[in-house]
Amino acid sequence: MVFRKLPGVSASGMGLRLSQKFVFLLFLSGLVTLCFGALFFLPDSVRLKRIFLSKTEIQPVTVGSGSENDVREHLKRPKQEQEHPRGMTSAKGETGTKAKSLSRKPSVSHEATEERLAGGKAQEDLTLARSKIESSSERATSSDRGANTDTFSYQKYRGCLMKPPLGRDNGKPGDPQTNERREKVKEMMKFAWDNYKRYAWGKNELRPLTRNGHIGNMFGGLRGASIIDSLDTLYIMGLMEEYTEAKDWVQTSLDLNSNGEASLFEVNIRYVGGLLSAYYLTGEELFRSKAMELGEKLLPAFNTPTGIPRGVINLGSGTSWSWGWASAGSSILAEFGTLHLEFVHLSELSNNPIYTEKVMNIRKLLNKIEKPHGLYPNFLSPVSGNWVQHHVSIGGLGDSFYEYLIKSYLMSDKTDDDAKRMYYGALEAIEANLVQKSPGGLTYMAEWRGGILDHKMGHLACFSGGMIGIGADDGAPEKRQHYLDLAAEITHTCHESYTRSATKLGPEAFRFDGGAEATATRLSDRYYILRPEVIESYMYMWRLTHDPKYREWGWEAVEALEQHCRVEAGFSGIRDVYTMTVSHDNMQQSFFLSETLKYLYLLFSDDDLLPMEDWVFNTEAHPLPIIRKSCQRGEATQDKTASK
Ligand code: DMJ
Repeated sequence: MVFRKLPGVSASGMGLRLSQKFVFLLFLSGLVTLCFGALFFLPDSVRLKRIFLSKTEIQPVTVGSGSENDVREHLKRPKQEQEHPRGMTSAKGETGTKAKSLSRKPSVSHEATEERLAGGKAQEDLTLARSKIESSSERATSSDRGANTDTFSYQKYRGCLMKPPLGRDNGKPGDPQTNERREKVKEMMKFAWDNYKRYAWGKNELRPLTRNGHIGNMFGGLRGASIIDSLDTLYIMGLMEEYTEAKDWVQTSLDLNSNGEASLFEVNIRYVGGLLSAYYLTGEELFRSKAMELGEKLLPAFNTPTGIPRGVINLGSGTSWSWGWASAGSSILAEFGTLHLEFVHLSELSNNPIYTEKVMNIRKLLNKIEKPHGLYPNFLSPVSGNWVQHHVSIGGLGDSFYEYLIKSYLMSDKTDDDAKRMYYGALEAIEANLVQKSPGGLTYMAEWRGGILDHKMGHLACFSGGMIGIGADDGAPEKRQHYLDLAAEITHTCHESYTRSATKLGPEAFRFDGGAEATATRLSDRYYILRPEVIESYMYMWRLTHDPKYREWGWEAVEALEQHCRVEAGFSGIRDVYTMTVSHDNMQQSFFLSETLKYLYLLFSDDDLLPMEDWVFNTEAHPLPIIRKSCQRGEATQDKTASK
């Protein structure tokens, strides 16, 4: 390098000044590097850091609208969940966009937390275990506050409940004997669950004699029916360890991408219903997104000339068809008529009207077509929209259609007048044509075949005591007491069908002809498969009347279940209720955990556990909240009394 000589400056002097400058520059650049490096060690909240490092450090954070803590949480979560991050589902069920998620709001505002607690749960009453679960659900739902305003707000929904879902003290009854009985039912649930877990985990049901799992062909390749059916029962019973196991299984192993042939009805009432209830009770986003994902897979079943869905659907391809045994390719009243509650809630949660439209279309068609004597036959053609044959039953094939009419009305906060009109119209026709009195004075519901009565009542029809009971209050004023009496009479008859057997459990069907009074006359009708309907009616009648006999009857059923259905590795149905040397059918049905044990537990609980002011139960006993539209839109607030 050549230095030009400056006037008055010697070569050696110039060299000295140059090296001083060099050292100074070196020092300066070192200082700058140090300062910049120090930025990395500053907390994320310091503004300087955001200015200098925004591109490299903060931009990749694209999950939800939560705080950076939420983001770290997200990065820690398993991959499967990261693909469907919490709070990222838009109204149409698409995953959220980066732009949306970049808005950064505090994850849980103090006010919002307060509102949620006030709206749904007396926090001080919770067990420590449940509080822990709650706080995780709070994190889960925090994202919905930042989401699109027209998506469902869990906080708003909780704020619109009249009472805390689990009551003041988780429904614990004051009376020690009742509490002991309730504890016994809880022990039965734990026993049933533990054995399922041990021998059949991930399968649909437990086979308690052979100690293995059963998959069956009702759920189109879906697995874990007993897990989904148990979520809410475990939760309300406070079996939190078991609830967490169930939730974790849903998170890691519930695979909805199956490709098998499923019953639209069964998948809806057990899986969609179970997931919806779990979401409404816990606020875990996981349950909502799974329910939505599954709901979408059921939609192709409605692609028929009339919009009446067919009974079977391939969950992978969306192809649907009618049951082989259903005459002339017909659809079944109790199947297409038992979608309403769940589908209305799917629309609620997604803000997508399609689900409600589908079930309203069924309603419209049923309204329009002529009904023989005002009755709804069990078989309808999804092609022509006409009845296929005139068999009417309040039991199997018809049952839950009637149940969903009155429950649709109640779930709509008594605004769905069509459902109300159809329900009371149907009940009038049933009373005029089906309700009978036996020579021994028992009231029962016969079946109707083109005008000819079959004097038989199925175990399934025994739900109708409870149904008529819950609808009594909204009937015509002069009919209210009559409906309550009718409900009590039917429930009494069903109880008789239990007491007249050796095991004190009821047969699948009982008759009132040839001298029979509430007993099965055919060998093929003598079995009991852990069904809930009789106990379901006891539970409703207890809540409506507080007549202690219903709790006594429920306890008789507990003792009979313990004596005849409990085996070493779970509970099993029996083949003949009339013999004391029982033969077990080797099946612990998932509805035993979802319905039978839940209704028993509620029967021995205070009425404030899942209060009827706020909840209706779907036909698989999954509680769904009453939808208070105006409250949720903020037009009116509920009268939140001291119970909160
Ligand atoms: C359950 O799956 C439901 O209650 C359904 O409505 C009828 N059958 C079983 C229980 O018996």
